[in-house]
Amino acid sequence: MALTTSQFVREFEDNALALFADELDQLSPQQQYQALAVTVKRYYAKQWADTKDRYDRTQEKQVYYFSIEFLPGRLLASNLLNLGIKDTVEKGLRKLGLDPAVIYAQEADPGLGNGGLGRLAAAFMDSMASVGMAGNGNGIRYQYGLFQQRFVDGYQVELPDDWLRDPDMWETRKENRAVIVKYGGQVALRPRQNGSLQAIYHDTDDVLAVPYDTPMVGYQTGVVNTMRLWSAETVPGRVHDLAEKARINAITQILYPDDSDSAGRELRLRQEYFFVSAGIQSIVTHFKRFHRDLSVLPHFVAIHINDTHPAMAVLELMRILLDEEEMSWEQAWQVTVATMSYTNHTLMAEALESWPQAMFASLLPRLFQIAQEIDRRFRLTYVRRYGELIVNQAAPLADGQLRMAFLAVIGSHAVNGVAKLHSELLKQSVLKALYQIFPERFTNETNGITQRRWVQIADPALATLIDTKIGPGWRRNPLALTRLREFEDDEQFLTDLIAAKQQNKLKLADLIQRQLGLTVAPASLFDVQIKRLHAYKRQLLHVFGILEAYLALKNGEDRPPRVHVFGAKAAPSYRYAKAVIKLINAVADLVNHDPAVNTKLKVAFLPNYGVSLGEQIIPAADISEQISLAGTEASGTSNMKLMATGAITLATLDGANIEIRDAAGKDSMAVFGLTAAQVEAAQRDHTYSARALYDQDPLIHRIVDMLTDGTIPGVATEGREIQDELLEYNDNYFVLADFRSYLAASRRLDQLSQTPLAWARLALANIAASGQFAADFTVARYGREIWQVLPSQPADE
Ligand code: KOT
Repeated sequence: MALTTSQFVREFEDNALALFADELDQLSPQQQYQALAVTVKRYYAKQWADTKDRYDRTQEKQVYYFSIEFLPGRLLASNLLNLGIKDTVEKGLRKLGLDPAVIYAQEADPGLGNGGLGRLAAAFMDSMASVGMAGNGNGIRYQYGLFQQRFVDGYQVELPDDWLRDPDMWETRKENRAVIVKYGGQVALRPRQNGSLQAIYHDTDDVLAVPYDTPMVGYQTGVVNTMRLWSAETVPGRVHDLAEKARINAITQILYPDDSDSAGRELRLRQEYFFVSAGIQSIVTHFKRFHRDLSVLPHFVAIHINDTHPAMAVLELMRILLDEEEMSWEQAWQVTVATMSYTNHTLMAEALESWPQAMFASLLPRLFQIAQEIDRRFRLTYVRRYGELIVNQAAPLADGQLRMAFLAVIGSHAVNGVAKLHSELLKQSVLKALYQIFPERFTNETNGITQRRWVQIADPALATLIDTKIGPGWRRNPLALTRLREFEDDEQFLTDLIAAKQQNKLKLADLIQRQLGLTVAPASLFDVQIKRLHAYKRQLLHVFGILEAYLALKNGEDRPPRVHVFGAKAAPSYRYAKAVIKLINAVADLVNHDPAVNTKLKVAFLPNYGVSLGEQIIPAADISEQISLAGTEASGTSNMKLMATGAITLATLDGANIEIRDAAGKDSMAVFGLTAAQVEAAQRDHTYSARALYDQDPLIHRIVDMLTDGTIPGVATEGREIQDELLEYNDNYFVLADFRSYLAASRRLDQLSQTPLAWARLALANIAASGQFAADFTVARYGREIWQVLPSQPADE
């Protein structure tokens, strides 16, 4: 859009005056932020209304992305960038004596997700708008997001995330689109004239679902899509007692703080049904404004189930088609399967959602009847061809449980994993029986990230430098980054890359100083691991690497200086993960205060990792630790963000690391560890003994002993627990098995760092190869292969 600086300044000043009856310089930064957001809202409001109007007129196929988590990050800078007015606005702000960074920091970062799954959902929203696809988000407006993390005495302490204390400036409440969601009660089935059954509900608990819509502004496309988040309220005019009110409010009060785990509690089930039912009802209501015949729904609507949390969308759509639209079972089923698709995000057994049938039946009696009928027909249809055994393994109802992943596969026309390896492993493990029955449904869609946020916004130094070599075309089409390869021998460019990285490291060093009171030298290698704390991600392996360096330095060996940067939250109930947090902080205390090592080795564990902190850490990273046990990390996405800003990956052959290596070239990644096949064989044949390694390898022995021998002060209990996991429970995630090869790979990076230009050349290879991991391409593939929706702005070269 064409906006001049002076026009912006005038409109900003007008809005500030209208909102607060004061001049800008009298306002707090928070008020200035609010006035700025109102100004920006006016710039996209018309485009938003026009986009919705166009969708209604053209009846272009709509994608509805159902996700129990969305982690969009702060939206101000992103909206400015995507509207094409970021430079103009920043210039205007400076003219007014205001610092854009200070104003951006006023915005609360909506922590409506735990990690990768929620962040991916938000990236997809940004990308769908940016490639011109009609993508709609459907989720929950949690009043409290993921807890804020502090460290007290090295332990994680969780504080409530009251992100709505200051108003969210982007959402608009759509009271006129509210719907009623019904729980519990009894269902009676009465035959209709036409032979179908009418469901009559008695004594239900009714909750009002009110939508809040947030604009998803496309990158200079004029498209503004909608992310719709639902909030639970009492139904107006009904009398509720206090307990009932509290039960209703609880539905959207708080995000479950678990990642790659299933929180199988009744409140979680209520949350899931809440946003699924509200979403499906609003889709059908909207659809019926334009069409009479629901059987054509799949031509106009695709509904995507992001992991199993919204899998009951299959049941809810069936309920509406059967009970309200009076369709036959056969037709309703055909419409449902053609509409739904499902992504699996993890192989972790503990994350596979299943509900006790009794709990499900009492909270959602009609949905349970439908699940029973799906199960009955499934068994009937396939038992002859596949036999009792396979059908039992694949059916949704078994052992008193309703298995949501199986329901999702049976009720969808397409199923995908999130990286090539993960999609293959799915077919061989958890979904094996269903793969035998429905092989044609299974595909892969490797995850992606948005370079707009992680490079353009978070790393302007790099972005500008890239422009000087290949022009700004990569900003619209990230595949154009491959052209950077031409400059791998351009020493001036490599030197400039090093300088840009150095600038970012200075900023992060400053943040570490302010947050932790810790001084780190920007000339050190910044070695970064940022992700949820989970045993399978093996932060412990990283800690063991630090302890090895500590021993070597104590021993008088010389090492290139390194700063180990961690960001990680642990689920509040995850004992082991919390023990590792305490251990990292204790090791940080030990090394940071030891003058014999602390010029060469530092550990900085920054609390409260999230999107905003990621924006500050990622551009400053030299090394990206992606060290999960092969076969456990579905994809990973921090691996992609870190490569895009020129970090070199230290990795196992797991998740998307494999595809990253294939793209960037074998030598551009430091690979180590067992392969997924080797891990599988060792587990199957019981050939791994952690105890034997401990007995045979003196270094491993020494480091494992350090956990309990008092070398690391303050971890008596945690050190013992971790040691037991390694030696008594045989090291479920093969930390000791991979330790030696991890060290060797890490030392290769030390070596490489001695030749800065060689390092910069590999960093460049990573940046140049990162374009293929743009979420823009991921959603375009989903569109082509799964949703049958084409982008209107193809980004291919
Ligand atoms: C959480 C609860 C239940 C089931 C799955 C999850 C889950 C999986 N949460 N996050 N993930 C991650 O999703 C990312 C996006 O696909 C992946 O990159 C990452 O490997 C998963 O761990």
